[in-house]
Order: sequence, then C-alpha cells, then structure tokens
Amino acid sequence: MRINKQHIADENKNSSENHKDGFDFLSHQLDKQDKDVNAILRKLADFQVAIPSWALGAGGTRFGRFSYFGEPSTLEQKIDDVGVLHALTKTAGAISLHIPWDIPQDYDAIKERAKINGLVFDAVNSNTFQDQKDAKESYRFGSLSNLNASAREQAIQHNIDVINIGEKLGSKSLTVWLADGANFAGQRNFQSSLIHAENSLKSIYSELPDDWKMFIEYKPYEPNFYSTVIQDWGTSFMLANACGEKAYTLVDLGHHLPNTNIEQIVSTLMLKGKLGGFHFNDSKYGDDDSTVGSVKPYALFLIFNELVYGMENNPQNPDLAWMIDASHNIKDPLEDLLQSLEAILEAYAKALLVDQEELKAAQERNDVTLCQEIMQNAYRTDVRPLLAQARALSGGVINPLKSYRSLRIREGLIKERGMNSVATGL
Ligand code: LRH
Ligand code: MN
Ligand code: MN
Repeated sequence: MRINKQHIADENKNSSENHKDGFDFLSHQLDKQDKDVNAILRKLADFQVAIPSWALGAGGTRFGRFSYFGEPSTLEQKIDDVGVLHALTKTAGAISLHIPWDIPQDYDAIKERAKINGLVFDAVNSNTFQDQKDAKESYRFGSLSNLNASAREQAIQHNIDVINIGEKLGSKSLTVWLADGANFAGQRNFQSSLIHAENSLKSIYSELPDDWKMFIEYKPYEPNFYSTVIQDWGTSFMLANACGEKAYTLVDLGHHLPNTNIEQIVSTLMLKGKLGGFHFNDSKYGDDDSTVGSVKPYALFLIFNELVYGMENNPQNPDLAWMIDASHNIKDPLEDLLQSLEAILEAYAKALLVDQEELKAAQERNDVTLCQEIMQNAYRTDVRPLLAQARALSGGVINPLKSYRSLRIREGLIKERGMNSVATGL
C-alpha cells in the first residue's frame, strides 16, 4: 500500500486540534526565550536519516530468529518499507544498502522504485564478516587483515565491487566495518594485523571516486572477543588519516565499552574534521542495537549538543551521514524505526534549544551549576510539538506511530507478502 496525500490529510485532520494547542503553547514559551522557532523548524525538516536495508526485517540473535509478519523479502520491498517511513515522517529520505545482501538485479528499476518513494541511496556497506557462497577464500581468520594475501585481495576486491555498485545507484560513500580480530590471547600479532588492515584500506581508498567518502567504523569487540583490529575511534582516526582526506571515522553508538564518553569523541573528531558518519541505536550492555533513545536519552542529547556545536563551529568537518543501525528480534521493525526517528529528532531539537552564548559565558565564569542548568533546561523541554509541526509542514503526519496503526500498514504488508516472508540479511 502506498501512502498518499489524502491519507496524510485525513490523519492530520484527526490530530490537528490537540497538536495546535501544544504547538501554540510551546512556540509562545520559546518566543519569550528569544528562540527562533522557524529556524528550528527548518533545521528539523531538513534533517534526513538513512535507513539500513537490514533494519526492515526482524533481526536475530545467535540463539534464534523470529521473523516478523509481512517482512520485505526483496530489495524492492525494502525500498517500499523505507518509503512508508518517509511518507509518514519526511525524515527518512535515504536507504543504505548492504552488499551482498541487497545486490540490485535491475538497476534502472531499483532507482525508479527509490525515486517513486522519494529516496536516495546513502552509503553502501561492504560485508567481509561472512563467507560468501562460492568464495575462494574464507574470512574465518580475518578479511582486510588476514595473514593470507589472497584472502586480503578478495576482501579488497569485494569493497571495490561495492563501490562500483554504489556508483550505479548514485551513492557517494562506502562504509567499511571489519569483524577482524582474535578470539584468544596470543592468536594474532597486533602489529601485523594493523599493518595489513592499513595497507588493504589504502588499496580500497585508491579506487574511491573523487566525490566519494570512505567511512571507517570501529567496534571494541564482537564477533571477536579477545581483540578487534579496528577497536576504537583512535585506531579508526589513525587509519583514516593514513588513507587520506576522503576517509573519515564513523561513530556507531553501540560500538563503545560501557560509560565511554561518546560526546567527547564526537567533539574531538569534529574539531579535527574527521567525523564522517553516525550510526544511531541504543544499548544497555553492549552492541544491543535497541531503539534509539530507549535506554539513555540524556546521553543522546549530550551527543547531539556536541554535534550541533560542531555543525555550527567546525567548517573543517563535512556534512555528516546519519543512519539508524538497529535490528530487532521481536518488535514490528517499522514501528521501531518510527520510534527511533522520533528519538533522534527529539534529541536534535533539544540540542538546538541549548543557548550556546549563555553556556559559553557560564563556562567562562566557571559557574558550574548554571552550566548544568542550561543543559537540563533544554533537555527538559517537551519538544514533541516542534517535531510534529516540522513534519506536518513538510507533508508528513503529526503522529507517525498512531497513523501507522490507524492506516493499518502492517496488515496491508501481510496481505501483500504473506505471514511467512523472510528478509535477507542478518
Ligand atoms: C556492526 C554493524 C556495522 C555493520 C552492521 C550490519 O556491528 O553495526 O555497521 O555493517 O552491523
Ligand atoms: Mn554500525
Ligand atoms: Mn553494530
């Protein structure tokens, strides 16, 4: 089912009275604080988050996977699902493909499908963490850092193939995440692993088109549980510098050890002009990939505060590639993504409310209490009417989750695809 303008108008008619009350109250309050409500609305409306093709089916754990009814089983269907999110929110205008899970068969048809849904192709993601059917070499002992030169060559060539696929779709960036590492102490020589990884990344980088970027994602552990070759932002930053100016670090929120100060990492990378992309999710324990903002919303706000500061003060850092990287085992994936999009925009809107001038002045006076008050005042503001207003002005719905249910989207997908469809991917 395709959501059309009439659906949106009908949905908004039902919610408009409540929304108007909430928005009028909030914009009046913000006016009194000298906030430029229209400028905030424009920023919210412009903010676009890519949806990864692997988030549209239910994820799994190593113990099992429970498919969700009406899951998309083809790339076309995945694009349609992102189209649903975008039609409702006007915030999800891009899809990020994982190769080889989503190799297009007919490029023109795929591009047309994306266009109909108002989507562009964001970063393409390579996959050297699974052995592919009929592959000559195995990645059992690593890919870009494997001791065996021909396994490294195969992984390099895969990344080049992914760039070529992305070029045909209009993508402008490649994201590399390596599972390479060791499960046991003594298994690998750290230095030779790093040297191989660096040389392999340089070989991929040398094939990167001029107007492309390469994002290097880091992660401390999993699937390897003793050491990971690109374990932290420092290693990623070092490798990005070794590759060149089109290479950047990518921060995935779940890829940190507990209590890591992610906002400080963001700030340092932006100062150095090397933050390229961002993967949103949330977690309680490790790389849980749960709904954005569902566990640590204040931490997300603090991260956005640094992102907003960087976007305003660090012209040396390019525009960022935003993506949700989450995958679930039990919830309706589309409902979950709607919740994540809302949480991202909420944190962004709150960060936009931080009075940077006032904060700077309080910092200079070492008025620690006031510094904290300024942050918490912004955080405690209920900004949801701003999000709804930005969405409605852009042609989306006031309340996406409510409309998703009242338009019976999942029921329509089940009718179309059946109860037992299975998404490709994780
Ligand atoms: C690794 C990761 C990375 C991958 C995705 C499938 O944990 O977050 O971004 O490409 O999972
Ligand atoms: Mn990620
Ligand atoms: Mn991850």
